[in-house]
Amino acid sequence: MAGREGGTLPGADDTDAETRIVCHVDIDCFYASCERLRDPDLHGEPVVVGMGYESGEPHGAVATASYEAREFGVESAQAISQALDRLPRMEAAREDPALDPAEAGYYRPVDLEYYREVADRIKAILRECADRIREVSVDEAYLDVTERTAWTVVDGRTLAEGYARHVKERIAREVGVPASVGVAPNMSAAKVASDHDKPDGLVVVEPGEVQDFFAPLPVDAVHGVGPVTARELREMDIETAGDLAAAAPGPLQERFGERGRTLHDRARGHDDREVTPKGRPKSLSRESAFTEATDDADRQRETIGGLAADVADRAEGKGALYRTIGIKAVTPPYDVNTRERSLPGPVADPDLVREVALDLLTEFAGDPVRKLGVRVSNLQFAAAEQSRLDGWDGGADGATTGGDGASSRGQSSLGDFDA
Ligand code: TTP
Ligand code: MG
Repeated sequence: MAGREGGTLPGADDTDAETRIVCHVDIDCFYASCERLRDPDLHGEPVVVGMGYESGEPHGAVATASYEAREFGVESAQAISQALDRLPRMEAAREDPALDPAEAGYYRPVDLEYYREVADRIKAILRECADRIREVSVDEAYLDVTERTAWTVVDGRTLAEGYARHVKERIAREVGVPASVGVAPNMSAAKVASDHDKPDGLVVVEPGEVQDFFAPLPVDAVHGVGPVTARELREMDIETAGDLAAAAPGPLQERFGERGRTLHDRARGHDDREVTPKGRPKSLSRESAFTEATDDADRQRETIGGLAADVADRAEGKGALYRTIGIKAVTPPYDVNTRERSLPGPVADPDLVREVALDLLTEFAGDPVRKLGVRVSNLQFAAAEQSRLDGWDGGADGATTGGDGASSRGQSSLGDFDA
């Protein structure tokens, strides 16, 4: 982080990958910050947001706690009853002379719908600030800002730092929640940097400094090292990220396989993953198997119609437009036939999915089929819907590349039909 006047930093031109500029943005105590947004009286106060919590009740678990509440020992995943032992409710403290309101806090139930609205506003800003963004969870994203700024040092500071400050301030000004931002030449270092000085942090790790930045940190600070791996590494006398970087790669690979190499690389400051949108399905499909092969045209058409409606509905839910509509027909013994038709441009049109799918089915008229499927592909996503694809609720589903195993009318179903 030492400043040098003008020019590019040593190490910055080692490889193309090293000249990248990645920001990792993570909102501070996100749910609690959202609660403060609609109730400014909560600013500066201990705030606990509980899952399964109802006003005044001791049930549920802590989703998040404001940093003031964390000072009382309240933390994510704790039982509300335990949190209440450490930090009584403000209402109770005001009524009970034995309790001190200065050592009490505000408890709120989770309101996901509201938090998603706030997250949508944040993600819209992030998308404006970067050409490529990976939304990781409801309050967290990586931004590739290589094209927007530079590692050049001016007046002792990198331009990248100024750009990251601009992103952070836009979120504060336009949405009103605090973010911590890490800036580094790769994703895993940016992630560690954003965590390094929470809340309200801005940590810049310049090219060539990544390994030194990591060295003193506990080994579980390395992105990808969870508690179990950390324990195993400690058994190998690897306590810090620096130890990991210095470790011989052989034993790591023996113990952890390919992942051992990845973690070793990351501790040494290497991570060449691209910031790409994640969780975007390439296609959406539904399929449905008949208990026995059928050549009943009405049944086949009815099944295709139902599958088409399902698929179109899912596409709409994900804000996806499609250019290609296809069907699959599995004929005995197990011949997988796929047919598809591409349109001149992307559409979101349930009737068209049905019509095209039924039309493609005519090719199999009179054939017995065991299974039918409908798929839309060549997807494009409406920008406003992007954030829904990745959050706490959508990540796993969005990451599939095809059918999601749901069945139709009790018929068994298999996954994707990319043959
Ligand atoms: P995090 O970003 O992990 O946590 P945070 O934003 O509350 O706090 P930090 O300042 O450390 O970033 O998660 C984002 C939101 O996800 C969090 O506000 C609540 C929710 N969440 C849960 O519901 N359960 C959990 O166990 C965790 C970790 C988060
Ligand atoms: Mg957060």
